[in-house]
Amino acid sequence: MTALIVVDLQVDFMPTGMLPVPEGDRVVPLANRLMPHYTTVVATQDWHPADHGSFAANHPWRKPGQTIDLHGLSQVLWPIHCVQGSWGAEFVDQLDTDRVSKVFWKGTDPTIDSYSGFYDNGHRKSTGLAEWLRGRGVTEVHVLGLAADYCVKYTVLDALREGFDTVLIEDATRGVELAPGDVARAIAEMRTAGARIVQSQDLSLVK
Ligand code: VGL
Ligand code: ZN
Repeated sequence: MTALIVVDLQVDFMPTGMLPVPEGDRVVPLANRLMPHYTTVVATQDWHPADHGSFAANHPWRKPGQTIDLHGLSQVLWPIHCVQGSWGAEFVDQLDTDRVSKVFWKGTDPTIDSYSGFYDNGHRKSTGLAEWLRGRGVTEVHVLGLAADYCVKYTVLDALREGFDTVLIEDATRGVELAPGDVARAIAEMRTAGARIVQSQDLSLVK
């Protein structure tokens, strides 16, 4: 069984959002087109408390884009984004969310960030995604969404670690690109770790 993982298609990651991903909106129609071809679709939602340690605003004299040590882990600081219950944390309006069987929240612990849909950045706590997928007989996952160089990358790497056959749908992702080349490097890293990198038109659907 193959599942589709839709990563963080939320208002704040759209080009007009608080943590804009260039062309992030281009991914939404592709997600809508692909979802009906999978019996299992899950979505992740970045879901931070207002006091989250990844927000530059919670660290006096720090700016977005800077890196700090957050409780022993290297942490890039971000603008305030995806605050629980806020408009920016909602899935984008145009996304067909009735196709989503289950939503997994991440980044809820203020002391640690969580890029992957499976674990926090210290691999301390599971979101339950791997167990849930295995319980449904899923052995292969296809991943799309935002952002290619953060949450998509770490979701793909954790899926591989968890033993899933893992496919990145390359044209259905976009990156933040804090540094030019970050997306290309992220894709190379995913490929080296064992992910298959495909274009949506090359997928043989139905799954
Ligand atoms: C993300 C930075 C901070 C993402 C989430 O969805 O890629 N990036 N929080
Ligand atoms: Zn976040």
